[in-house]
Amino acid sequence: MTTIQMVKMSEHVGTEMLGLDLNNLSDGDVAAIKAELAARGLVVFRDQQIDERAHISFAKNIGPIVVNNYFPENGEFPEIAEVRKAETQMVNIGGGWHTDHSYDQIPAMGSILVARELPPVGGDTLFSSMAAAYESLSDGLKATLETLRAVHTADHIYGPQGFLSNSDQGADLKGRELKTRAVHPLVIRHPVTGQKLLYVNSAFTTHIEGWTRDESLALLNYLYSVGSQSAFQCRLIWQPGTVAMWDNRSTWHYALNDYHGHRRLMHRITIDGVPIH
Ligand SMILES: O=C(O)CCC(=O)C(=O)O
Ligand SMILES: [Fe+2]
Repeated sequence: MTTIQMVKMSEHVGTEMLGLDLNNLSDGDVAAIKAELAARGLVVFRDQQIDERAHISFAKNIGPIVVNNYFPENGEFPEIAEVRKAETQMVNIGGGWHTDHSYDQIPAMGSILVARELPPVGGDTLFSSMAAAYESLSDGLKATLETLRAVHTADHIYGPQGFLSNSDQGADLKGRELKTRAVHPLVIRHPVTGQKLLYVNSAFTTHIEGWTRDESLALLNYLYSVGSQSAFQCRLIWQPGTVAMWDNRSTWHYALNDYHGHRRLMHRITIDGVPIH
């Protein structure tokens, strides 16, 4: 097994795992990567020379691949979705705090993102720990949250009236006709670590089951303000050769949109999840 140097990216989330070659992993390396991902929510690899085929085979080592219904596909490799912003576009994908696929009955475990084209500066991605956010709450609020479930959908984003489909990203997106709806507990347990996690997000959670939208927003906006505190975050500064993998159950992420006039292209493979509760 390779000697891996582990560098924490912040107190609560993210580890850079240095010394690995993703083209050449032992079973022990794969086990170490999975364990660190479960523990820290985000693992980052630097200086990788990973082509599309290697990206796909690394992903298959982690779990079954699931193709995002909305993002444009890479022409040659349908397993790979493209997260892209052209010099001429103003809106980016993922430009607000969210977790991917919470609108699915069984949300994706996570994604593996490979930096293909980066702006000269900017385009960082922020991550936030939903374990730390949950832990910071009072026992009283924790107990209340445990009794609640929330409704998640992507229709207001990708549907015909949706924010992204009507933005300058719209022409690239697919899946406009799809309908999504899932109900998940506000607090879930991580399927591997058993840790309790806050599971709502400002992109896809519409309301708390049985509550009006206004009532829901009073509580949800408070939870979003907690989840987006800088104390629970880390910041990923991408470089050529950077690969990142995150866990959608235990983290939120936010792709910063501060590089207008420059291209950014990421290749994304999403890994299937397991039922959450
Ligand atoms: O471009 C990024 O850094 C992340 C975009 C995003 O939200 C995603 O791929 O799920
Ligand atoms: Fe995302």
